[in-house]
Amino acid sequence: MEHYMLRETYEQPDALRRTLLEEENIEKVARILSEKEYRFYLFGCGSSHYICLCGKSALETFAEVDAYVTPSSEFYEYPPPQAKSPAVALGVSRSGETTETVRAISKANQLGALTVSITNTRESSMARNSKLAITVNAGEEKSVIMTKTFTTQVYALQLLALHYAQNRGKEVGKQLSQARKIPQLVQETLTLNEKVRELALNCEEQKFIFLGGGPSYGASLEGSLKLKETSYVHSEAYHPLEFRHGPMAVVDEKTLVICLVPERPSKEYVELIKEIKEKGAKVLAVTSGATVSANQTLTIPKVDDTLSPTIQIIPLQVFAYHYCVGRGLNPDAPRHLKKVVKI
Ligand code: F1P
Repeated sequence: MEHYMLRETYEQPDALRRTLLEEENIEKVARILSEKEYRFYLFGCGSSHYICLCGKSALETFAEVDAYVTPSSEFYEYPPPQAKSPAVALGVSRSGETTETVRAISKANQLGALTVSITNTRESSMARNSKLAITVNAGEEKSVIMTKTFTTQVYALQLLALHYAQNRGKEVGKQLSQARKIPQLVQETLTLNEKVRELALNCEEQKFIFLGGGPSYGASLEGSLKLKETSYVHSEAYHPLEFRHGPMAVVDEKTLVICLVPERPSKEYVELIKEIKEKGAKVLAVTSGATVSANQTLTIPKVDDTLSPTIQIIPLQVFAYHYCVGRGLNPDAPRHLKKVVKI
């Protein structure tokens, strides 16, 4: 395969299997976190911030704990006063070296929080300065644009949330066994490649909107970021019904709206999709089974909603890749972006 981005997109099933090999350590970390009543603060930058949003959803849904997400810079510039009380501060970073996330971990240590790092690098400033560390073992990611470190870090957080929930007496056996099937489901999702490629190469729209709520909000932001980073087009992401509160004004015939739709969407979301289409935009739905009036639908494997971001993000990564290459751009040399952003 020509580009690292595509090669690493295809490596995701194996990378996720390697993350699953880290389950014993993840379980150990979950056991330590279960020793007290903590509230959770999660932070990261860019894609890693969106990973935290997916993790928040897993912690809240599976374990019913309070979990808050901020970009790393917000955490250290405006530290939440509550982070002083029994709190877990969990930083996510592929490299473990991103300045803002390293600073946020230091700030959390000063506040007395129990610090945890999730990275793809065993030796890093973040891991060294955290009390607990999880490495996702995705293998080196050469591409500046994150693909396999997005899915594996989301996956690690989902496994952490499930083990933590189990330690707190929640019944999550069914979800845990579904989670162990994620690598296989991601492999199946990659078979959409040809269909997505065709959509991307024939795409004439110039404005891009991604919609996703709850567990899919982080994935919709990440899908939008992939398109910006690779193809330099304007793109935004919203919670579905928020789209009615102003942003809908941008919709016209030049707009593509990519909707992440849960298996049982609310009737308001279904209605919104219909309206967006009536206003002239093209709608692409990504769903495991919902029936909505989209122009095109990409059917992904069924999985528990909270676990779905690891699956939903696959066609969005592939779309960004082909859209970029179709425009004669090189996804491995994105402009204005470095693999490790240091300030
Ligand atoms: C995250 C990040 C990504 C961005 C690009 C460069 O760094 O800034 O969000 O998309 O891939 O890296 P990290 O803290 O996860 O290493």
